[in-house]
Amino acid sequence: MVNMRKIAVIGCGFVGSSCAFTLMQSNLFSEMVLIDVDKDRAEGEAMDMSHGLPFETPMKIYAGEYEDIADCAIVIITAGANQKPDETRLDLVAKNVGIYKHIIPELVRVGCEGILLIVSNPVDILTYTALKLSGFPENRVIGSGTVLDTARLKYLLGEHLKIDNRGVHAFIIGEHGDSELAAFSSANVSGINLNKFCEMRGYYNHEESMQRIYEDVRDSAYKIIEKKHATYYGVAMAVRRICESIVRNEHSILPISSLTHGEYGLEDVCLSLPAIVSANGVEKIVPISLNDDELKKLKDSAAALKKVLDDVLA
Ligand code: 6V0
Repeated sequence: MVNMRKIAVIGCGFVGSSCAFTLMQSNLFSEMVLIDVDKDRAEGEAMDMSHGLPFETPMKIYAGEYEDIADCAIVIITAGANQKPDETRLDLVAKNVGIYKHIIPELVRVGCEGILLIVSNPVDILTYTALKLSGFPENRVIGSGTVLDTARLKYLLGEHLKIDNRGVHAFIIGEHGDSELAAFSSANVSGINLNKFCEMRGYYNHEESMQRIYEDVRDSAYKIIEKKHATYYGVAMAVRRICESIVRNEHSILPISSLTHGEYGLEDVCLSLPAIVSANGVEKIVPISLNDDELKKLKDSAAALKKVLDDVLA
């Protein structure tokens, strides 16, 4: 039986501990298990966070074993190497697939029935790897995908247009990485076509400014890593948003990474497309309209991921 108020975080480095810290303040969970190969690290994080609990709703936070997570509603996996300056996300494949080959069989061994939320990079490759290694139903294996990149896009568009970014409806789709694309043709601000809204705000060089904003989103991680050697707050908030939709059964539409089944002609690859996320995990991919250029870029992104998958599975 899954306990909807219980969550686990595997990997307690920058990303895992930031996720745990935002989740402890989310009021979504009453129990959180932290796991890391470095047990001291997990114990230290659990102690540090627990000391903040008098300021929060009561819950239990502790460093645990795999046996402790069998009944978790959600298991977040952030374990793995992160990008170093000048490394791409895809450069991490071999190291992190190796780590997943250790972690996923443990989840199977203890009879984990929860939803796996994959965060380690390259997230699309590792979502596919986790799906295949676990044998779990597809709806229960989700990658955080481009939820973070989409937040970056909304933030930058909000700044550009000098409006509250929550009114911006636009998605980054495809790989969470260099081949991702912005689906600008369907983007809008409170129902008003993005280009029209730009004109309302006095901007006319759409192609140039949207290309610049897209590149800023795509290259954000590189810029942050160059300055502070890792990125973690933005992704932690993205993870919290996905958890909210699962625990509250919100049926929110989020650009998570999941297995494709013929959408836009894509098969047997995990990448991000807007999808309905509920207590059952990923329910359905939502086919937003794409123009020819976007469709080509999405197919190129899928092809880039497939090439890596072929090597991983070889
Ligand atoms: P980090 O700070 O080095 O933490 C990684 C943690 O994983 C360490 O504490 C390790 O001890 C632990 N670990 C390693 N192997 C295992 C194992 N077998 N079992 C349990 N724990 C293990 O890295 P950081 O936290 O910065 O990044 C973690 C991952 O998140 C990397 O792959 C990043 O690239 C990725 N990110 C993903 C993002 C996304 O949007 N999906 C965003 C930012 C980073």
